[in-house]
Amino acid sequence: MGSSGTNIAMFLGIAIAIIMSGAALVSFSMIDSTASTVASDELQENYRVGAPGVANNEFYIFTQELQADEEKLGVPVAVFSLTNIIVHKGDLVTIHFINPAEAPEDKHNFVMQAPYEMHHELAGGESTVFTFTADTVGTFTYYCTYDLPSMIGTLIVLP
Ligand SMILES: [Cu+2]
Repeated sequence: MGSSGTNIAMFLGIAIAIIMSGAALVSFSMIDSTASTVASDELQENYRVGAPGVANNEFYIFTQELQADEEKLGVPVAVFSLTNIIVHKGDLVTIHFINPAEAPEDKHNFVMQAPYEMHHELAGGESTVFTFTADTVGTFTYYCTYDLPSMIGTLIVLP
């Protein structure tokens, strides 16, 4: 009785282990498929709407000084808060460009070379709104002339 009882217990143990691992696999695959459905829904939503709370192709860009020792690092520690703008050809792009610095001498600018040639200058505390039409497909750099090479971003215009 002793050995057959052990055998039954072993058999039960193995059977339970197999059932549990099967259940785990099933639940993993369910989670996985649910997650990918949510992700693709969100992707579609993001594709339609640039971001919640703003109009299509409308962006807010702050100038920002990082908490770091510029002299020790040897590069400017200022950055744009938004470093990627992704739009489609023909879109009218609106940019709210904001320099929240308190001192007027903390200047920044938003500059692009041709074909999107522009130069928007802000003293500390100033802000501006400008628009342009994304009429050329490609990848273009925007930058601040005071804080190169660190203060840059990328405008991506999709077909
Ligand atoms: Cu700057």
